[in-house]
Amino acid sequence: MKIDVKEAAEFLRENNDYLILMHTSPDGDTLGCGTALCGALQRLGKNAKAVCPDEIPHKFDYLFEAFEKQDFEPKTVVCVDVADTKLLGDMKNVGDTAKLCIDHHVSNVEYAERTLLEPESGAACEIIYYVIKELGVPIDKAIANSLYTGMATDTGCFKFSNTTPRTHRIAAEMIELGADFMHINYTMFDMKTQGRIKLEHLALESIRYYANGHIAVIFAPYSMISGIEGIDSDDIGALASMPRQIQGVDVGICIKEKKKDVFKVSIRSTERIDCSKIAQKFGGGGHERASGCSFYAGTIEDIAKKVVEASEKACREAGII
Ligand SMILES: [Mn+2]
Repeated sequence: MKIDVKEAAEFLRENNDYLILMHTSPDGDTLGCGTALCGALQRLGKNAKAVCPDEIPHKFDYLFEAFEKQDFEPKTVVCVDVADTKLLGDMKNVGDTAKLCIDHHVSNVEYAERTLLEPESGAACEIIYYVIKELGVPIDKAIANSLYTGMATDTGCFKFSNTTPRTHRIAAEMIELGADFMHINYTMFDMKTQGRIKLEHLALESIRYYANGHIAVIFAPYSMISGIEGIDSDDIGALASMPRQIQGVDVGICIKEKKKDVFKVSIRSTERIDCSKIAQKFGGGGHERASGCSFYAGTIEDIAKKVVEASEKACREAGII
């Protein structure tokens, strides 16, 4: 059942003992949503905890100041920024019992009893902002940090096409409420570990071009990732945006093998290509400009060949080649 912000707030006011689930390979948006909503519910006098099935990179530590650790038996599962319970890893079964999902992915499969879906929101944190407003909880500095982080990260620091005047207005309000925007943007966009620099160096060396330079692929096989000390999932995730940064590239593909024989493919595109359609061919999904899919067998070369072929087809259909 699809619901609106008012109905979501009503549901949250009527229930208690919340387990808020955030997706695997956590990003600033899912973590921002989870921590902000958890904090807001606690300020309403509810029990709430926010949990991610994966380890959370340390650079996100500050988000967890938005709520307190509580000990209770969770009753009500809420998923935030989670389009499909497949994205919950080991906690998929828990996600399948979700009473509420708050999300902005067009690809949301509506697995929860109630879904608050706003695909026009640049970040799910924008929707959480309206829910918190509707709940009447004052937004303090910690919640402002969480919401700002989600909006900044999902819009690539307010640069992607999903950025709207509304994103800026809400972000501006978060700055008024004390969000540490300089610290957040430095940590999320500029700061790199030595391991990250090494990884980027090796990944860039692997780059290959197709379709007259309209498609670029970078490879991060297990042998590369496992050979670099001190990198985390976030460093690896950041590779996804690199091929699309190259002038003339309409489809940027990054193939990562974090665990042996588990291949994650990230696809980024210009406005000329809907890359969620490319990912869907391989059982994945996402947004028009940013999507992904996974493979659990085959070689990195075979996978590249398949995804490149699908991307070439998309480029041909778009009249690019
Ligand atoms: Mn998101």
